[in-house]
Amino acid sequence: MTLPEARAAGRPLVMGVVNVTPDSFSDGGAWFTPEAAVAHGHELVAQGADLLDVGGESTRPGAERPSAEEEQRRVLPVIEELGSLVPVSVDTMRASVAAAALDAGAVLVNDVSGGLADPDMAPLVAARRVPFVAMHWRGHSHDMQARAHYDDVVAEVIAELSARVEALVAAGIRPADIVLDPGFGFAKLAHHNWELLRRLEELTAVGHRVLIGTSRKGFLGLVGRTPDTVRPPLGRDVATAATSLYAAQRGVWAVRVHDVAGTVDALDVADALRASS
Ligand code: PMM
Repeated sequence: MTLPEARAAGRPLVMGVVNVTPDSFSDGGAWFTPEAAVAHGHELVAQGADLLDVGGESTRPGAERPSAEEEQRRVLPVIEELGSLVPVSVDTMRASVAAAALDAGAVLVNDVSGGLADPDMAPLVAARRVPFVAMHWRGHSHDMQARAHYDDVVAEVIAELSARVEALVAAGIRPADIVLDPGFGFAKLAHHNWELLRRLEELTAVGHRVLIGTSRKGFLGLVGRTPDTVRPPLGRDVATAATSLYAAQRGVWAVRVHDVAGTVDALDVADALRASS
């Protein structure tokens, strides 16, 4: 199974999220057994997902980390099953989990730490010659929000990601295999997320493929609401589809979403508009 090509300019790939975790902020526990996770993956493919992102560690603010053994136990059976149906990425910060996931059929490594959490990650990805999503990250979830200090969030995220690119290439990863992600919600306050989204073209201009993960994130919960009437995560899918469409129009390569059907609908609207011209 290989990664699909983008269907058209302005039409990003849709990466459906399969969290095999008991505690993710967005859908914690809903797909925690391998059977439920696999069934959910099938459902997302039927809704139009181009690839699936399987993860076994929750990165919500304050989360505790599972052991590497536990993380593998969660994701491997799911990747084995889904990997023959659709291209699968593994969402992990651990090289050992990534290696086992690639052996089980994953074709892409999605590391929210961009290789910073585990020094063995970059050499592993270089040796396997697979695409690698490097997300902007300033530290593990338990205290990441204390690091949300920026003078110019876009310039600093780009500078920190560029430093990652340099280190990853020095480790032997091919530049064309590196996908950049600004890391919405990771060491970011709501206004940082909005500014990153508004100025997304500054990141795509760096020249790497870009993936974004705004899905159900906290800043979307505040849209049209006050802090005491924040939308719960499951009520943020329409807002997520809107951000997907906005990002699509700015040339991102892929959007990582929980509600695949809604984002596919939004992207289909853009396609229909394009086709009418
Ligand atoms: N967000 C989460 C998990 N993995 N991966 C990438 N590349 N980008 C993201 O923004 C991202 C991610 C957290 O969301 P979840 O717990 O609902 O999956």
